[in-house]
Amino acid sequence: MEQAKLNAFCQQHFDQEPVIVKAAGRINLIGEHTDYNNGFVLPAAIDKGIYMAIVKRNDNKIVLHALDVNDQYQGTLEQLKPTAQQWPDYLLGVVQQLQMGGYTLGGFECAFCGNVPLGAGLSSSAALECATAFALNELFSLEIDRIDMVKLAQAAENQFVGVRCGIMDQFASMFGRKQQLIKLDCGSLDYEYIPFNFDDVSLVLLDTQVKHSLASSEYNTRRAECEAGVALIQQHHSHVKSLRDATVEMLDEYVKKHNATTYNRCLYVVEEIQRLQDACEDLQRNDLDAFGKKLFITHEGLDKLYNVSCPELNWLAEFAGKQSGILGARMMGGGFGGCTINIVKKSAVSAVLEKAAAGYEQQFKTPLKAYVTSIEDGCHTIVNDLVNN
Ligand code: GAF
Repeated sequence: MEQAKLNAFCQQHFDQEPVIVKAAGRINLIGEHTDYNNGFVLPAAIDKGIYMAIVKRNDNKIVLHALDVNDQYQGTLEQLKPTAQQWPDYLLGVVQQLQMGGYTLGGFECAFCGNVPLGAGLSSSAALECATAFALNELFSLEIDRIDMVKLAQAAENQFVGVRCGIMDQFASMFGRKQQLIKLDCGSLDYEYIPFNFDDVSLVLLDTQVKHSLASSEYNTRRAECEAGVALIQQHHSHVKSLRDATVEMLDEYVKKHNATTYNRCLYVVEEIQRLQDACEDLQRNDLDAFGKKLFITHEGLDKLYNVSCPELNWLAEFAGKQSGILGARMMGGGFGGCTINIVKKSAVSAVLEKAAAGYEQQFKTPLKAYVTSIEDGCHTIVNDLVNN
């Protein structure tokens, strides 16, 4: 549907063949709030994404069309400032980073639409940044490699949009591969693909459709709390540069007596980094039961120690824990709303969807959305698909 919508717009508005790209949203199986602590994450790109078409202009103008909200932005390459509309910032931030990196761009016009639900914790913003970087790279033959596009997409979000996010979302959108999880070391940026192609399970996202207003301020507070814990340990162990280098013993010795909240935050992160390693071993043994149980433990930590859950997410995680056919479930992403990720036996999917929707609506008087998702390729051009459409 998105491709057809974009195609129709291009035929009506562009007098030249556009470059067309798709950038995926992401899920994360385990390793939450570990990326900005130089830990590991285990994300994947999904079927939902942003579709973007882009053409060159003969002047220095930037013209952007957000088809889903029927809105437009016009500016120039020289005047890049955050906007009142906000959505253009994800694109303009990338343009700014490219220019700061010394890349020469000309004026351009682009249109985009997508099916990544907004605010659902599936990283629609990272997908939009990555689509922009990827599309401009193709259009102007900039020859930037993927890792540099990831870094500048993240920098755009940090510096232009003003969210201090880690690198996971942009990395997954750019490096995703069909039926593969990405085990990413966020310290060194080394990564490996781990197959996730179990025939008898589905990945089900249950979307609370809530986004509590605390989300971005609390995100930045969590980062600061982790940094405070590291500073306390560093007074005794100068080699500890991030929670990645810390142990539970260090936290017990230097952080616990100082501040209970800081201790809880750091304890969650240190345990989660280890949990991810153990979970990857479960996958190597094809032991999805053991893997799934760790997702429940992660949820518990995110709720009780890291305090980034909310009643809606807790209800869904608790529901999942009691439901036969769900091997593992937890809140996913930054928190305070968005989705839970559930590993569900294929035979149980329709019963789970039905019961979750009924129970959730009864409890919160608001509908639950559900997506059965699949693991797909990250950023790629889709010109040929459109020609055939
Ligand atoms: C958000 C951020 F953008 C990521 O970098 C990551 O920190 C995640 O929250 C929590 O794991 O999606």
